[in-house]
Amino acid sequence: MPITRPEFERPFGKLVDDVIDHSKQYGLPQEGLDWLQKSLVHNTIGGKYNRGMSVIDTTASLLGRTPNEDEYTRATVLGWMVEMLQSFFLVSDDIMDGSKTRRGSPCWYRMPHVGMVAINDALMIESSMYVLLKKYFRDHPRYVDLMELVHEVTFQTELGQCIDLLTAPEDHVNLSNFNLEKYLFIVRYKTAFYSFYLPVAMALYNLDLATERNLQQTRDILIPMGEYFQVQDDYLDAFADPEVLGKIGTDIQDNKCSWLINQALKRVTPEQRKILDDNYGRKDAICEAKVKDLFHELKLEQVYTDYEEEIVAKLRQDIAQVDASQGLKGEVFDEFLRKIYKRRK
Ligand code: GPP
Ligand code: MG
Ligand code: MG
Ligand code: MG
Repeated sequence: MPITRPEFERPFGKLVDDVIDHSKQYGLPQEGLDWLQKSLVHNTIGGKYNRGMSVIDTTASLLGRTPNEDEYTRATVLGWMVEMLQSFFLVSDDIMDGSKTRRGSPCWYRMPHVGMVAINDALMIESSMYVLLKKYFRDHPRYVDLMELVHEVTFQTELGQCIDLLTAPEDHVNLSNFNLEKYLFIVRYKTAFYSFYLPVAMALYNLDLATERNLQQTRDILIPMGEYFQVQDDYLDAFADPEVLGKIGTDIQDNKCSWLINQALKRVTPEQRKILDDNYGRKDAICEAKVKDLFHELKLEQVYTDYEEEIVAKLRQDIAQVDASQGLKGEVFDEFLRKIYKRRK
C-alpha cells in the first residue's frame, strides 16, 4: 500500500525538532530558533510530496515486504531530505523567476517581514538536510555515498538552473537562442535528477542495493521521465488554472526557453514569428495574452497530448524491460509514472 500524505507528514515535526535542537547547541537566540522553525515548516509543508513519499514507497517495493523500524525511519528521513532540497530550490527559484505565488500562497520572499532574508532561509534549509543526514546515517555504511549523492544532485540542479537563467535574459529577447537541445539540457539538469533519480538512488543506497547497474538503469528510465515531468510543468505554466496549479505561470513574461515556445517556433509562419518576437519575454500582461492566443492558434494543447501519449508508451516499454537481477524492480518506476500521467497540478 503506498504511503498516504498524512502518514508521511506525521514524523516531520520530530525532524524539525532535531534541527532546532542541533541549533540550540550554538546558543542561537530564541528569535533565530523561532524563525528557522517557521521557515522550515512553511516552506517544506504543503506540496504534493511525490518526491519524498516515493523514497518510502520505493524502499517497501525494493524490499518486497514491510520495512522494519530502522529501514522505515531512515527512508522517512531521506524522503524529507528530498522535500527540503525541493523547498531550498523553490524558495530560491521563486526569487529568480519573480514569481508571485507558490502552493496557493504568496511566495516566501513576498511574505511580510521576509523579503531577501528568504535567500538565507533557503540556504539554512539546505544545511538542515545535512544535520538530519548526519544524525540518522552517521553509522550507516553508505553515509558518505548518500552525502556525495545529495551534493552532486544539488550541483547538477544548479547547473540546469544556470542555463535556464542564461537562456532567459531579461534585457534582450532573441528567440533564435532557443533550441530543443538546450531545452533538454535545462530540464534534465534543473528537474530530472533531483525530482526523479534522487529519490530512487537514495532508496537504493539505504538498502545497500546501489550497484552501478541498478543506478544506471534508474537513470536510463527516470531522466526521460523527469524530462516529461518538466514538459508538463511548462505546459501547465501557460494552460493550467492557477487556482488548481497553486502558482501563477511566469515563463512567457520571463523569456523562458520552455517546451511551449520551442514547439511554437517549429510551427510558426513568418507573420506569427513576428508576433512572438514582439511579445515574448515582455513584462506585460497584454503581450503575454497575445503569445497565449498564438499558442492556442497553433493547437499546442493537441501537440502536448500527442507528445504525452508517445512518451508514456515509450516509458512503459522501457520499464517492462528492467533487469531485476540485482534487486531493482520495474514496479518502482510504474508508480512514478502513475502519479504524473495526465497530471493537472
Ligand atoms: C523548476 O523550474 C526547477 C527548479 C525549481 C529548480 C530550481 C533550482 C535551483 C538551483 C534554485 P521552474 O521555474 O519551471 O519551476 P516552477 O514552475 O515551479 O517555478
Ligand atoms: Mg520558477
Ligand atoms: Mg525557474
Ligand atoms: Mg515552471
